[in-house]
Order: sequence, then C-alpha cells, then structure tokens
Amino acid sequence: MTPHPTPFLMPPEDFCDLKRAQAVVVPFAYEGGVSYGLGAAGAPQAVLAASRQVEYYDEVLDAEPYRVGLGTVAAPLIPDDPVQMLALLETLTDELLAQSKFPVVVGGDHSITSGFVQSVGRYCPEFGVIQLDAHADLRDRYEGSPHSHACVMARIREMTSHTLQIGIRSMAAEEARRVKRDNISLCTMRQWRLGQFDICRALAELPPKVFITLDVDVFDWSVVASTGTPEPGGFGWQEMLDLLMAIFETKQVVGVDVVELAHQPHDINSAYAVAKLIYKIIGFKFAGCLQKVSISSLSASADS
Ligand SMILES: [Mn+2]
Repeated sequence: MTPHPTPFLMPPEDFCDLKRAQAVVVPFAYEGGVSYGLGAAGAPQAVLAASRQVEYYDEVLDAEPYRVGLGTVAAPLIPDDPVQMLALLETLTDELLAQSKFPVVVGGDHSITSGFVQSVGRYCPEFGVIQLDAHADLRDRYEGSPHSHACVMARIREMTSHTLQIGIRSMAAEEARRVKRDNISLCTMRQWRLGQFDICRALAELPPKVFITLDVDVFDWSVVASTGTPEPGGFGWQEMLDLLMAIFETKQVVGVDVVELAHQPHDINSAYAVAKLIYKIIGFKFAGCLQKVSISSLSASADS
C-alpha cells in the first residue's frame, strides 16, 4: 500500500509508517451515489487538511492516541461504476483487515459502506453493524439504483441481520413498514431524546464484533452543517462522543467509516469536526493500550 504524502494528523514520521500502524485512514472520495447536495468527493482531502489543526493530545484519555501507529493510505483512483467502486474499496479494506489493522474509511457518500462491510463479513463470521444516521437508508432502490446512498442499509442487511440504527429522523412509509415487518432495531432521534430506547439492551443483542458506519448528518447542524442531505435536530458533539465511547467499551469495533461530509469551501468547521471525530474514534479504539502522559515525558518534550 502506498502511504499518503500528507497523512491524517501528520504524526511524527515513525508513527505514520503503514507497516507498524495499528489504525489506518483510507480517503475514499466517491460521490456517485448521492441524490441531492454535492461535495462528498472533496471531503477526504478537506478532512486531511483540517486534521493538521487537531491536537495530538486527548484531554479525556490523557494520552496521545497517534502513538499506537496511525497511517494514511494514498487516495485511490476510484471508478465511476458503483460495482467496480465497491470492489475496489473491498480490496483495500480486505488488505487492512487481513493485517489486523483498524481501518477508518473517510467518504465519500454513504453508498461506499457496503464495500467495506463485505470484507468485514469475510474476516468476521458473525458481526453487527451500527448505523449512526439521520436517515434509515432502507429503501430497496432509489431513483432506479440499488447502489444509491439511500439504500445502503438495505444492502447491508443482505449481509447481516444484526443491525442497529440510531439518530433516525427522516424515513419513508416503505422503510417504516420494513422496520416493523423485519423487527429492525431502530432508535429515532425523538426516542433518543426522551430516553425511550434501551441502548444497553440493543448493544447487548448485537454480536461482540461490530462495524460502525457514521453518516455525519446524524449530527446537529451546530456540529456539522455541510452534508449532502441535511436534517435538523441531530446529535450534539459531546452526546455523540459519549455514545461512541459506550459502544467501544462494550463491543469489539472492527472498522469504522465516516461518510457524507459535503465539503463547502466557506465552511471550515464541519471538516474540522469530522477530523477531530475520527481522532476521537481512534482514541476510543485503543484506549486500553494507551500510555497516559507522565510528568517525566512532559518535561522531556519541553526540553526538546
Ligand atoms: Mn444520512
């Protein structure tokens, strides 16, 4: 795999070597599956650029998560055809999962997720998928295509029935019927707000290994404003970090993707929030093996 010339976070050179990296960021700039706003193709580059402003140190974990090894692969040339695009992402994530690395794919639109999940299925005989999203994405087809971003959870449910959807506040009657018929585990934004959804039980019902797909439209616009199909009234920043921390504490998360940032040049906040979110996620994943910053290492860095 080729390393990215300007990797995520720009860690010191030893720490972004792909061979020793435990976490690997994959920029995947595809937007052939969108139905409304454009900008997803520019998102990975904007996130990499914004990541240079993110501090190495995490004040909650009291550690520098990049020290586990945080690499970034070069942005691949992505075919327009959705089937070929999915096959390419599957090959990329296959290679990382085969080396027991923790892949974090930065989209791109949500249609890319089924390529990643396909390879997760190859390495984990049983796994669940947690979708954090404003939309249920359960339509079988949208605008004639089974590969639209509006159908991604329908495709994923063909690979595993163990799914959990959180943050939902926009869906069609066709999708609601499907949720009822197939008894799909789904927490609407309102149920979340009112505390009417038993998240602990829903997590316990999933297999130990899970994949997380995070559509940034799950957030409130005060956190991420630039997204392809925006919906008002989403998750707050700290609220989402607390939910993610709870997931990482109870599940073995094998991979994550963060999709649907639709980068707009006038909005630097959204790309920064996504970059910081990705670094937080990597910190949660490796929280158990991170060394806390000690007084001696602080004085050592002050001397250098
Ligand atoms: Mn969405």
